[in-house]
Amino acid sequence: MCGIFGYVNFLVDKNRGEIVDTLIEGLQRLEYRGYDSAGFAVDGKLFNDGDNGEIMSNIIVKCPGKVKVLRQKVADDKIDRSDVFDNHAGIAHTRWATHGQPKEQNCHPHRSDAAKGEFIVVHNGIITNFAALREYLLSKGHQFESETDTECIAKLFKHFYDLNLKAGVSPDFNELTKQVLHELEGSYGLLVKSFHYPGEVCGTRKGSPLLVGVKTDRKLKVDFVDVEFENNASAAVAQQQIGQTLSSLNGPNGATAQDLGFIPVAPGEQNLRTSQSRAFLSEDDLPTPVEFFLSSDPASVVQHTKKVLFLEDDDIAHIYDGELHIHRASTKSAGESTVRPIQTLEMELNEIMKGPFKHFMQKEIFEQPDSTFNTMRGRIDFENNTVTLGGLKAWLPTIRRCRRIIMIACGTSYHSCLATRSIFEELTEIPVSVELASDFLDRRSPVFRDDTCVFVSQSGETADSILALQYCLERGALTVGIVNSVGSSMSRQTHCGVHINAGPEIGVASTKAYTSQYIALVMFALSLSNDSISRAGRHEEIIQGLQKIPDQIKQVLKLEDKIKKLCNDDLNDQKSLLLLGRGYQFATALEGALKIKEISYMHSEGVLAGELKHGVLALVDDKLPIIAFATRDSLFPKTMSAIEQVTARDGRPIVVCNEGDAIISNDKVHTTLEVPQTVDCLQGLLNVIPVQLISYWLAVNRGIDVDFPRNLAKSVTVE
Ligand code: G6Q
Ligand code: GLU
Repeated sequence: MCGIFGYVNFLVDKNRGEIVDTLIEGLQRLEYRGYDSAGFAVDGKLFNDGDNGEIMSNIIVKCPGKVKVLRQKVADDKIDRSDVFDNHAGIAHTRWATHGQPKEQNCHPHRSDAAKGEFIVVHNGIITNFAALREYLLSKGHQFESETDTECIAKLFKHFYDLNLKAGVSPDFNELTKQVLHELEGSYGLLVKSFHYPGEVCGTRKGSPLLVGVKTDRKLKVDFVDVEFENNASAAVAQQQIGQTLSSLNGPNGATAQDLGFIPVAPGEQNLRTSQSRAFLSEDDLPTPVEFFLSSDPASVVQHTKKVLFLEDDDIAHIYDGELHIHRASTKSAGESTVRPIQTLEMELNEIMKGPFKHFMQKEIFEQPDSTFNTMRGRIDFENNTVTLGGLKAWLPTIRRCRRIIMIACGTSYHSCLATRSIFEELTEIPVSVELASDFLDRRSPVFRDDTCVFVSQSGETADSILALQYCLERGALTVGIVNSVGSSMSRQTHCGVHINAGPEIGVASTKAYTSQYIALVMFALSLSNDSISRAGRHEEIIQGLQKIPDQIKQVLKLEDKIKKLCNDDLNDQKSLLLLGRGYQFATALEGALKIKEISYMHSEGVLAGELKHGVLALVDDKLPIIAFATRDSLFPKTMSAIEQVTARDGRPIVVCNEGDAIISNDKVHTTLEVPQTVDCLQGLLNVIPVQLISYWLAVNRGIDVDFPRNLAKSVTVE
């Protein structure tokens, strides 16, 4: 997981220094995803290798720590910036370790061999069968330099390349990549370069995002790239050859029948590059200058180009001679798309920068008046009290007939499901269950064809949620995605869905995505029930309530100074904190507790106020800080009784209540944080803001790197 960045220039002169700068800058734009190490590989100098003739050496620079440490290392190592390349492929990586500590030897890129570095790879994800592959490769004489799962990929490239040569075949880069992928189990976003294929790169993905940005002055002929499927005739030749080739290879240094699934590349697939990509065909048949940016995230590409192509699982993007070719690692199945569109990204670079704020998290908290508005923009008609969700419209009749709705998510996204479950049930009268993706999978929970499974995810790449999605798809359920990242795996794999349009969320702690998910889910519930006359009044009340939310959030944000002081004076030295809520506010309590622990590292717990007397009350004394949510809804009297239970034990809670609510007596409570009143089912949108701010200021006071809390990553692409 974390970040991959690649840069290929063709007929655009760049010196090594410029190439390194582009790679490092690309990595910097990926930093927000959270990572522990960084590194890159570029070409070095030509040298005479005897066997291979003139070949290119590699320069690999990598180190644990931040990208700025890598930049310093480039300066310290005095990397020669001057050589100019008119065609070059560079690859770079930010790592979040899964196999082996974050130390230099484990940082990416990894190479196939220490002697010449014939193949160099960067990888996001996990190779689950790496132990068997490693053992096999060790038995074939390969020597490993790291503890990573990734290194076996680099070794496999060389191993298969050599086997092909022994079989008398000089494989095309993409054919070789297919052979390697055939052996890999697990998830990957992968870039590979090699001096055997100068100026070329192969990029591929399975369960990890990867896209290609294209920058050229020329207008592309068509805005898609054809997928080049396996040539059946040559595949048949390859099959025919296997027997002969393997038997002829048996011997001490040759391949044996135990050489994994190795099948030499068929002669037709050798370096005979006749096909041309339609998108890159030039009018005059002359090659045109072009640059390609490969990345796990559009955020690192937008500054260069807005033209991007999102790869699908099993796609192999092969870039050479200024063209992008898409091949498939698997055979074509019926109905599979034969093209990949080149899309234009709407995202502006300033959308992903901090602006006047000290941290992305603070910026994102303060963006909520806009982000919540954007979620509703063009979808709610406040005059006629109607909601139209384009991505769901055609599916609503089917969803209305479903037996039950299962909401599935992780972390904050799970809390937005909890927060809206009750309004879903009230409006739709369909039973709704809310599931943590990991637990749902652990239980192998029964799912049926007449279930609707709603997946909520900011990134759209969370491995647990994606696996749960695949599980539900396999069982024939209808799947709906509520996703922020356009083009993410989840938004592409679900049948239908809603993009929450909150804009890129960079801080690891999710804030604006929560409020936008919340609103998207409420809009979903409203659309499902918009044919019900008996609920028209409730609809109107909610829609009118939604219209006011952005302004009301602005009001709540004015509490920042009071909250800052509260954190400074009273909460900073505390070790633990309880948050109490019930009904709609239970989700707010859980979400507040998650924010506080992940950002400020203070232990905090969200407790259902009704459960207080069943155990948690034992913790209450005059010292334990407590935040209680006591805004006006039907459960208000019950929440008040929980507050009484606390004050009777000398507890002095901080109470989030509605503006000017006199019932909350000031001498018994520590302080009040007053928020405007809205419709009961929307109140959580306002109540969560003070706790987002509390977590932020607690973390800042403690000197914590708010946007990169320890041990956490923005996009959790491992199970
Ligand atoms: C919270 C975190 C985290 C996040 C989950 C799910 O502050 O960001 O809890 O919500 O990791 O992520 P997705 O919403 O991207 O699936
Ligand atoms: N599994 C690989 C490693 O531990 C890649 C981790 C990542 O996604 O950054 O090195």
